[in-house]
Amino acid sequence: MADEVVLLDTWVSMFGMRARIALAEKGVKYEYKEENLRDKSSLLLQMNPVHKKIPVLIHNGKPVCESAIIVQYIDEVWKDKAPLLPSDPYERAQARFWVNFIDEKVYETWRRMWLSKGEEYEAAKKEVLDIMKLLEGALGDKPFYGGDTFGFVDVCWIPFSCWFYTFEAYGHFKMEAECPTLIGWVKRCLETKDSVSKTLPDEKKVYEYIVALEKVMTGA
Ligand code: GS8
Repeated sequence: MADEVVLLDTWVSMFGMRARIALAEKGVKYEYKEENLRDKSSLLLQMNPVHKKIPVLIHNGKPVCESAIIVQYIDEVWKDKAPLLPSDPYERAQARFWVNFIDEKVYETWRRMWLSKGEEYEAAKKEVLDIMKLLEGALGDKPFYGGDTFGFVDVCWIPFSCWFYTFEAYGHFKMEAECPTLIGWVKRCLETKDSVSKTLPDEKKVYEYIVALEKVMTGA
């Protein structure tokens, strides 16, 4: 029997994009269901009763939650094509370390910069740039975080790049000037990986969405 694969997602979510890129890398056919996070479907509430968040991958009726876990699950189930996690246990641990770092730091720090003013804003902005530089250092002179091939860290980190324009707009800095090697990696991913170029939305659309969301949040 063919696999039944459904993804509950929202177009602008960098976490959802991770699952979409991993599924595209593996060539898995699936049904995409766009969620309205202000009016969540009963399917989402039923499939992710703990966090009630997207993305959720539903594989033959069974839910898998949390994007980094979803990507690892996809890699294990569809293991014959495009391996994402390194086979070496130490390298696998390192890859998981960086994805964990991204999960703990990037969105939360950017959100603080987005929503703060004055000294708090300046501190958060400095932290955003420090994080970007740390992640640029982790890439080093490799073409991809996975080495010569696109891997787990690449899948989990590249979705944030369509938010870089928004980071720049709110942080009043230019990523290309601050982190040229990181931007080189973004271009390489977009140029060589259909899974990435076909998944990432236009960065200006992401920015417009955030500006509109801010108006809703602040009542402006
Ligand atoms: C984060 C998912 C998440 O924040 C993961 O899957 O990696 N750690 C999780 N999902 C958000 C949308 S993207 O910002 C979400 O579903 N929010 C709905 C809510 O908070 O009610």
